[in-house]
This record gives sequence, structure tokens and C-alpha cells, in this order.
Amino acid sequence: MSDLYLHHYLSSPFSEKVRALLGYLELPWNSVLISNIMPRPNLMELSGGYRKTPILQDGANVVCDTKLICQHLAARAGNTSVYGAGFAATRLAEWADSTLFRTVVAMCFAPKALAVIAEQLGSDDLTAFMADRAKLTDGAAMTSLSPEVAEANFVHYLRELEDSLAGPSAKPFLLGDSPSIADFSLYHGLWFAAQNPVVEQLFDGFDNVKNYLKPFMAWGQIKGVPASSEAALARGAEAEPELFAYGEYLPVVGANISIGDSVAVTPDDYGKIPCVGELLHISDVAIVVRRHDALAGEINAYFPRTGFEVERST
Ligand SMILES: N[C@@H](CCC(=O)N[C@@H](CS)C(=O)NCC(=O)O)C(=O)O
Repeated sequence: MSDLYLHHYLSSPFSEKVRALLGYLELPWNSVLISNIMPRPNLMELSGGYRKTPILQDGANVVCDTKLICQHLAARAGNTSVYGAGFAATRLAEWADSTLFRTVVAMCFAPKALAVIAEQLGSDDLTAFMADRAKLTDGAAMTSLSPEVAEANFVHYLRELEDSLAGPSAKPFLLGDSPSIADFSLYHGLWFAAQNPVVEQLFDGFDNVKNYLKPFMAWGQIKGVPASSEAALARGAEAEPELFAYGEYLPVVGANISIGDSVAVTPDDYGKIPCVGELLHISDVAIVVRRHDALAGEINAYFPRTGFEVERST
């Protein structure tokens, strides 16, 4: 039985990135469905407060943020080919996870697209969702792009992608004959856009793009074994945390923090809830803290080094 538990909800684009990668890597996994808004019973005990979606649990190890989740899964599968293109793949992935994602958010939360979501969800659920997301961003907008600019940018990206997937020397994936992490990041942004019936119309006429997305959709359809949040928590409590090799020790610049100190690790953009624990390891790749939770027991929490702040916690 797999020790991998993905805590996710079906409409979450970053979760779709991970589901597609799990499918591609042919890794067996357990699927813990969570609410699309807080509270999320039994999960915060494992994550120490980190609230973005998805969260990967590997026994008594909790990996936060898809940047590190994907690396962890590739290492677990013994197949790191999605990182074979190095810098080109990871920087392109970052563009898709940030610029493209925010462009799609601006379109999907525009009034004409929201009207469709309101119809699907019901107005009470939509109000609760919007209130939850306002808390996530401390009331700030996720993006300063107007829906009109976002749509123009999006169509521009689609046209460029359509053209680069055409022609005799075109490859089936962005960087070659097999998918890289950049493809998985691009996929989840485009998938998110295609979920909304209003935004989805923008794909009309972009047939190369539609074909490009097909294998990812098929991998994303490969289901995990359903598991309850109670079962996942119990597994976390019973398993022993491990220290996976994520780079050489690299001290925090300008901070008086040593291994063993109590630290707070916080996302630097939104969902800024600190996870507090004892610093076990820090490198240019990852930050690892040990937490002791009354219900989850001893947990190692993993965060990517980039995109997070580490501070001494008193
Ligand atoms: N950098 C994060 C971004 C994750 C993210 O923003 N996920 C969205 C859902 S797709 C989220 O957390 N929304 C708020 C929530 O689910 O609580 C990652 O790569 O995992």
C-alpha cells in the first residue's frame, strides 16, 4: 500500500498538476479529498498551518508547495526525466505557475465567468468561497490584471503555443519528445482556464493546443485510492519521519539561525500562515522542520527554499 497521500480538491489547478504527474510517473497514491475552503479537519495537524492546496503526505513527511511536491514524486518514482532540461524547464514552469496562473485567475474571477460559477455552486457557496479567498490574500487582489488585459494576454499565449506546436521540426512537448516539469505547469494553467465554460471558448481554433493537452488530461484522470483525512492523520502519527536528501546545508543569509533552532516558515506571497518547528535542514532546494503535534505525532515538514521566508521563532 502506498504511503503517498495527496490532500486536494478536484477543481484545484495546482492539484491537477500533481495528479497528472502522479499518473505520468505511474505512482500509486491515496486521494484525500478536502474542502475548497477552510476549515480542513485533520490536515492542519499534519501541515502545521500551511493551507495552500495541494499538500503531499508521504508517511510522516509532509511536503508543501507543488514545486517541491513534484521533485519529491520524481525522486520517489526513480524517474527525474521531467527535470532533464534543467534551468529552461524550471524557469518556464515558474512562468506558468505565476504569470499564467494569475492571468487565468483574472479571467475566471471576472464577472462574466463568475456568473457561471455562481450558477454551478449556488450563491451561498460562492460567497463563502470569495470570503475565504479574501482571507487567503489578506484582502489584496490575486492579480492587478484587468479581465480584459488578462484575456488579451491569454489569447496571445495560446497563439504562440499553437504556432510553436506546429511545423516539421515541432516536438510534442515544450522542450522535446518527453514532457518536462514546464509542460505540467503549463498544463494546469490551461486546464484551469478550460474548466470554465466561458473562458473555455477562447480555445476555439487552437487545435494544436487542444491536442497537446490530451495526454496530460489522460494522466490526470488516473485516480488515487480514496482515503479519509482520519486515515491519513493516523498514518502520519504511526510512521517515522525521514530526512530526504535535498541539497547541501546552506545557512540563511543575514539571519542568526542554526540547525535545531525554532523557526517559522511562511509563504512570501499569499496564505501567509507560518509553520513553526525545529529547523532540521536548509539548502538552496528545501527547508525542513520537525514538528511535534498532539494528534499527528512527529512530522517532518518540507518547503521549497524559494518562495518562503524563514525566521527565528521565539
Ligand atoms: N505555490 C503553490 C500555489 C498553490 C495554490 O495557490 N493553490 C491554490 C489552489 S489551486 C490554493 O492554495 N488556494 C487556496 C486554498 O486552497 O486554500 C504551489 O505550487 O503549490
